[in-house]
Amino acid sequence: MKIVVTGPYEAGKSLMIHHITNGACINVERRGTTIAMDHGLANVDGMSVFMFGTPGLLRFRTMRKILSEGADGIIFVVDSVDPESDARAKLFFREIAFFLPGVPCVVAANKQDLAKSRPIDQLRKNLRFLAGLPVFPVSAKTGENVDSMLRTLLYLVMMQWSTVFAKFAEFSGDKKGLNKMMKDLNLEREQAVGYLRRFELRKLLEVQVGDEQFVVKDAVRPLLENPVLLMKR
Ligand SMILES: Nc1nc2c(ncn2[C@@H]2O[C@H](COP(=O)(O)OP(=O)(O)O)[C@@H](O)[C@H]2O)c(=O)[nH]1
Ligand SMILES: [Mg+2]
Repeated sequence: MKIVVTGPYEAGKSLMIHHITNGACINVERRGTTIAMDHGLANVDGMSVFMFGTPGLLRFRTMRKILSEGADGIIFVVDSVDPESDARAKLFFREIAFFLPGVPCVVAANKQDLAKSRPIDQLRKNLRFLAGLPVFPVSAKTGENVDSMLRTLLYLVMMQWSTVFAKFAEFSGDKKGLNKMMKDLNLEREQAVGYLRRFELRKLLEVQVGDEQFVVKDAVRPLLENPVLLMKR
């Protein structure tokens, strides 16, 4: 999966990616501020999760656009402590909603380890755009709630793709896998191959023999069939 982590400057995006990837990440920064991106790889129940953190300064919009392309899910990080960041949070939220319309999103109400942090009710009052989104009180510093937030997001992503993923699981290893998928989902060849490519890139499966056949990674097969397993750990 490709997950983009966005939100205003200093909200804790880089630290969040550091935590999620267990430190297996890079941060392209200058004097402590991300200027290009964070990138890291996490493993959730055998599923590869490619994390991309965006630079939080307004002028790096083009970089955020490039990093967001094709993301499967969004972690939107807000600073629970600093009300001064709220206006910027609103701008960034508009931006990501424009770049990635319809892509599942969870909100990380970060820095909840600090005494001055605003509770979720308060944040919802201050940040009206949060209406309708799942908001998790988290700390990128202690890691509190970060795992359940990530799992919830992955679950939402897998639900969004559930008709396609069910066919991935069903026809994995089948010599006519591509054809059967096209028929069952009523897809043009180009579109079906597009799905295979997309999720091959995300390491969910491997495409073989010209494109006709694909094989799902053993560890992720049960998750494709039954995404709720992600929530049961
Ligand atoms: N106490 C606390 N500090 C945090 C937390 N997350 C980030 N920080 C601090 O906030 C500052 C900005 O974090 P950073 O990850 O660089 O933010 P980014 O600009 O969104 O990438 C750093 O000094 C972090 O150590 C948190 O959950 N709790
Ligand atoms: Mg950063």
